Amino acid sequence: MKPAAFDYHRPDSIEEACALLAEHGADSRILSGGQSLVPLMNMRILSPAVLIDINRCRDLAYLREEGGVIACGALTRQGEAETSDLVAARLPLMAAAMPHVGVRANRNFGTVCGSLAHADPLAELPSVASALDATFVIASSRGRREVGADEFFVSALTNCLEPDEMLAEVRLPAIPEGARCAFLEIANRAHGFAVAGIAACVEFGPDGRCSRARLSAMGAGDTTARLGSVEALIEGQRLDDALIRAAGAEAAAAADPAGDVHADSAYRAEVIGSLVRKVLRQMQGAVVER
Ligand SMILES: Cc1cc2nc3c(=O)[nH]c(=O)nc-3n(C[C@@H](O)[C@H](O)[C@H](O)COP(=O)(O)OP(=O)(O)OC[C@H]3O[C@@H](n4cnc5c(N)ncnc54)[C@H](O)[C@@H]3O)c2cc1C
Repeated sequence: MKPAAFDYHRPDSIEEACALLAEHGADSRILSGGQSLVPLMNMRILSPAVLIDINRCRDLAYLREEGGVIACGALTRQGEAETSDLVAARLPLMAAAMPHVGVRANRNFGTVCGSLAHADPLAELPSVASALDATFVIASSRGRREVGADEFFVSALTNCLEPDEMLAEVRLPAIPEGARCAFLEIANRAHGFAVAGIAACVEFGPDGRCSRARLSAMGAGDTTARLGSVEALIEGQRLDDALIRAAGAEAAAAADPAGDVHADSAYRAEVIGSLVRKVLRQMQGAVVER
């Protein structure tokens, strides 16, 4: 299938891209990796009148550490993050999630920020950003603003960007030394979109108790969401079997998943509970009893 006709712009800088967004507003779309936008246009689910292709904005392609935070520019490919030593060392949760994002061919083009902007509740990278308390840097001709994941992800395939705004950068705090991370998902097909998934990062105190828990679920609602009641349940506690069972039950009870052809709502909730138990069990061995 072919997309409807559109005007095409290829700016060389973020300033030019923002000027084009200011001019064309809701009639326009940013094109980054094209791995979601182009299929949607080919199926005519989306028919933007204007495409603003940011692939020539080379100064938006970076991954760098700034004061304990990893800054990822809008043109950083998922494949670059996947093979980055910085991501492996400082963001092991992202490194664990990345191989689940489609196949390598998608990741060679797809961008980290494009996946976040797309805001699919069953996508891996939004759940990683949410679990790591990412900051989203939003640019427009009016200036810059920053929001957290709870504000950025509004609902399925909807973010908080105004028509003249784009996501310029995502800032991910490096995972503290000694924290344990796990990413697990269940999909009906290898490399297919997930039925549900969990991204988790848990820190432990010297007494072996959980000092900080951050868990985010894919597929638990109409957007990626932190499992606040599960986090509250395990913080300050030792990760024993009874607590892990209770955390799984709480995750399943708190989830409000959509049902679709891949899984009904009750099954998705059960999968979320099971995945929470599994990620926490993976972390159990890390707890040093003193
Ligand atoms: C076969 C296949 C399998 C896939 N499997 C998975 C999977 O398992 N998990 C998964 O998460 N994804 C999957 N994807 C989608 C993933 O590959 C995309 O990379 C991602 O969803 C979008 O990133 P992109 O850079 O390609 O964005 P694009 O497709 O270019 O854009 C997606 C949307 O975000 C907007 N956008 C992009 N960048 C910005 C920006 N900087 N600022 C504002 N808006 C922006 C666009 O306007 C568009 O609305 C799959 C895709 C394919 C084709």
